[in-house]
Amino acid sequence: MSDERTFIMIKPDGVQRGLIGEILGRFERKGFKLVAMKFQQSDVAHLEKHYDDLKARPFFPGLVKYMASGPVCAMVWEGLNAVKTGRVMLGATNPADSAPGTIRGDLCIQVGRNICHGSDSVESANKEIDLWFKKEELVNWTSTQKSWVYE
Ligand code: IDP
Ligand code: MG
Repeated sequence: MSDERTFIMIKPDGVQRGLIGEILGRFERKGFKLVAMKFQQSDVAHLEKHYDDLKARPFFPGLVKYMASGPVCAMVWEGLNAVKTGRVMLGATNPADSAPGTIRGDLCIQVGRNICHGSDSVESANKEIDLWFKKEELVNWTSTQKSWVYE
């Protein structure tokens, strides 16, 4: 049950603004376990696959261009309810609606530059993890914190 995984990504604006440490630090301090991480600039084709469910939306071309404009930090985090809790930690899609205390609520202003991505369901998490990582990049390790994070 504590092995649910979610795909979290710091978008190019988050990277350019020097927020990698701030964002990944929140997941680390929360108690989630880092399973994989990579820093890369993706091409348009890869990002079109990542956002395939949004291809009919008017903002899609701009979204893909923004996502391809610089490097991103892609991560897999593991833990109890990692998908749902990860979304809560991110805040609402539009930072204007994100509560203070959330990543988007604290650190950004506009929906088109909302600095981070998080999977919205276990099914999409699995798809996204598959798209961004090879099986052998998912590290199998035991966090010494585990027995203190869970009862
Ligand atoms: P999510 O990132 O919270 O899951 P989605 O609806 O899946 O939100 O949209 C994916 C991304 O597309 C958003 O994070 C944001 O970067 C961008 N986006 C969503 N709606 C708009 C919009 O109305 N204008 C510009 N960009 C948008
Ligand atoms: Mg989404």
